[in-house]
Amino acid sequence: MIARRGMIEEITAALGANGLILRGGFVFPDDEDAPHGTSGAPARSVLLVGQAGAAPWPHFLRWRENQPRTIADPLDNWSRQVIGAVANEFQARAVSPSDKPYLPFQQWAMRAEGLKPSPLGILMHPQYGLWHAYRGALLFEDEIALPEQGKAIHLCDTCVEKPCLRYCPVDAYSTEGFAYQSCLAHVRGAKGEPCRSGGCLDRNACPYGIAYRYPAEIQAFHMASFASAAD
Ligand code: B12
Repeated sequence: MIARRGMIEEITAALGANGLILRGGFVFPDDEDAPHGTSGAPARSVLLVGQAGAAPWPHFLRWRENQPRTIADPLDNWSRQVIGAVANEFQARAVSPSDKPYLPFQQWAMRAEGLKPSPLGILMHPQYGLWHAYRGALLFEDEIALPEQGKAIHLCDTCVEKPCLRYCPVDAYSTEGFAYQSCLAHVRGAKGEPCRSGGCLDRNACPYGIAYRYPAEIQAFHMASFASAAD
């Protein structure tokens, strides 16, 4: 069955009420081991839900005012609630990037929007640069027809200077991959204050998508959550 007429627009509007956007989607090929949908049968298609820039932040803060201060992973919690409500309305199963075992959100995103990773591992978006994220996905047991997405321009291909590989004091991002322990130790340490208060120095050095860059307050929130993670 193909999604009924107008459904994508309705989902877009429901997500938009919380500053969230649809980030494309695709139909799983028959031979792919897709996660299950609402009935337990394998999903036929997936729509990715995310954010461009800081748009969901005011909605999240308003929700948080009425939550206990001690609530764990508040942004994940909020995302699960609002995306879960949209999923219920449209007979989909909501999943989160934080659900374990981890679902391959970045691989899905590459397929859905034709994106490629930046040297930092974060996917590079032609408009949002590095300032976008995934907050969930909707799994459908029907085939959801989406407008075709062409291959996105990969801005890193023509970026010669690569400032994103020059600003980290411990060179956590390199061609060798991400040095998680070095990054964590630095961010937690005495010299990590600039990263803690303003976010990753390498990520902030990227010249693209500046208009979507998260304000320092939001970057500090994410960095605090990163720094409190288990080693
Ligand atoms: C575990 C994890 C981490 C671990 C990585 C540990 C490791 N050594 O691999 C840690 C804690 C280091 C991490 C950090 C960050 N992460 Co992270 N992370 C994840 C998570 C939850 C699971 C990754 C995974 O294993 N997936 C399962 C495999 C099968 O899926 P996959 O698509 O093939 O996985 C790809 C990624 O794992 C990627 N990858 C591998 N290592 C790393 C390291 C980093 C830093 C990134 C960004 C990607 C990345 O390569 C894989 C191949 O495409 C994903 C969400 C998700 N479900 O994917 C977010 C995710 C990849 N992270 C994300 C982000 C933004 C970050 C941070 C940059 C910011 C933050 N959230 O604090 C930080 C970087 C820290 C910093 N100093 O700034 C985003 C990326 C969004 C984008 N635009 O591309 C994701 C998709 C979460 C989201 N909600 O959007 N992350």
